[in-house]
Amino acid sequence: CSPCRYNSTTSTDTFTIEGKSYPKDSWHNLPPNITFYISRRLHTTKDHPISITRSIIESRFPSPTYKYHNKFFPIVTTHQNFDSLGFPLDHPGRSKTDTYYINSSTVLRTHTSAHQADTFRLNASEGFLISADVYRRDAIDRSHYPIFHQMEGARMWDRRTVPNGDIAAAVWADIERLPKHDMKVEDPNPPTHAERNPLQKEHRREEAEAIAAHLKRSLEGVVVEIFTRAKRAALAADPGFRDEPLRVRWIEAYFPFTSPSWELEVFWQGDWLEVLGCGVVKQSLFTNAGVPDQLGWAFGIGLERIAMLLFEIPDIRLFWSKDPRFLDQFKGVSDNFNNLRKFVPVSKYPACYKDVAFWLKSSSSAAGGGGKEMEFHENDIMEIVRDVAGDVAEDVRMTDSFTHPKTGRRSMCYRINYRSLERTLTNEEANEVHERVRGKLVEKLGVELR
Ligand code: FA5
Ligand code: MG
Repeated sequence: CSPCRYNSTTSTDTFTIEGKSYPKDSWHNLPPNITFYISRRLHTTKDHPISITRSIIESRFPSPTYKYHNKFFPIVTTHQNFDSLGFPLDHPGRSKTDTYYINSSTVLRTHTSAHQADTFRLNASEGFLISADVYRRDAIDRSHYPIFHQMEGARMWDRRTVPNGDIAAAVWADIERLPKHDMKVEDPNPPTHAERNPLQKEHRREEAEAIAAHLKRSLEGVVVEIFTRAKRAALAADPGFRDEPLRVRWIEAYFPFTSPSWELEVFWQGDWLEVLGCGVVKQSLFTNAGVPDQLGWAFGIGLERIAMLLFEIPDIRLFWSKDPRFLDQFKGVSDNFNNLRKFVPVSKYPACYKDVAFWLKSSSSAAGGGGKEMEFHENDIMEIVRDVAGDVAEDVRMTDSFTHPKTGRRSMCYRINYRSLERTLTNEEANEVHERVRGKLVEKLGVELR
């Protein structure tokens, strides 16, 4: 793979992409297969389902109240991604097993919240939407991919400019102007909880409750919009289509930069699917951004999750496909949402699974005793599989793990499901890929195959 194919170059001491160069250090952990995707920008590609989903959600948050930002660069500082949001230094999200580092102070953003503080500081509108690609070292299955897309939304009110300084009244007046809906939403918890979901000391209860109500009504509107469009698309394909009643619920959540916080879940294909996280913005963010008189809410929504509901796209890998049998199904939808049709799966090719079992390296030999087990993180396995097999890896799951009673060594077994989205994979090909995965596990992690 030549460097220009990735539109990036990597020498031993610098990483360069789209004309920007960054010094590398011992934190650098970006594999080339990720770099390859950085410049795709699916969320602004006309007629791509991620871009269509973005536009449909934007239609619920009209300009000029909301300003749209779709071009923020994916490489940010650890300050933007973590510190500015109040992530503690020992937060697991900061670890190299979860995050792609360019160097110790520069990362591929793990969420669109990385741009919250800077956009608050701009103070250019009452609200904003930021859509972008985000990157996480993560599991391999049909709803997880190391790159996905989020949309960040926020809405602010200014204590100095609302009539009589009455934020609650101003927010309720704005709620009256939001479109109404008759979807039933399960919301069993009170808006705040003293320990788990506290009111901020800077907020009066009626202010936080009004902001929460505006936030929830706005986001419920997104779900209604998506499901109304999905139903219309299904009916166009099959006039006899009968949908199941939609089930949606709010649950308490925790984020370092909002309080109270919630997640919205939708019941889909027999399970609750989390589609977004949100909450009342911590006042410290506004203060640090130089706009201490603002109050408001923020949310972060997963665009792939919404697109999968909207088009019934069964596998997250499909979004990266360049196969016209996939892409042509969305032609003309960007210009007219009424052209939206349910996705018709390109015939599914057979899957082929292979197991790999190994002993974890015990560091006792190296350390001269103690029998301490090597540091093991599942995401390292995921990355090796992605590196070797690419999109042919559909799913990777641990199927067994035990510790030998005498030696204290740990054995693990993983099952890897190989399936191409584009053709039938022969058993020989799967074997060949699997052999290379096994080899890399030994080479990179020092495991002993069983
Ligand atoms: C966040 O990323 C927060 N920044 C969201 C937020 C913003 C909270 C503003 C409060 C205020 P979380 O990690 O839960 O939270 O991700 C948000 C959404 O992104 C999830 O609900 C899901 O829809 C989507 N998402 C998360 N991980 C993945 C993944 N690996 N693949 C696809 N979608 C994902
Ligand atoms: Mg979450």
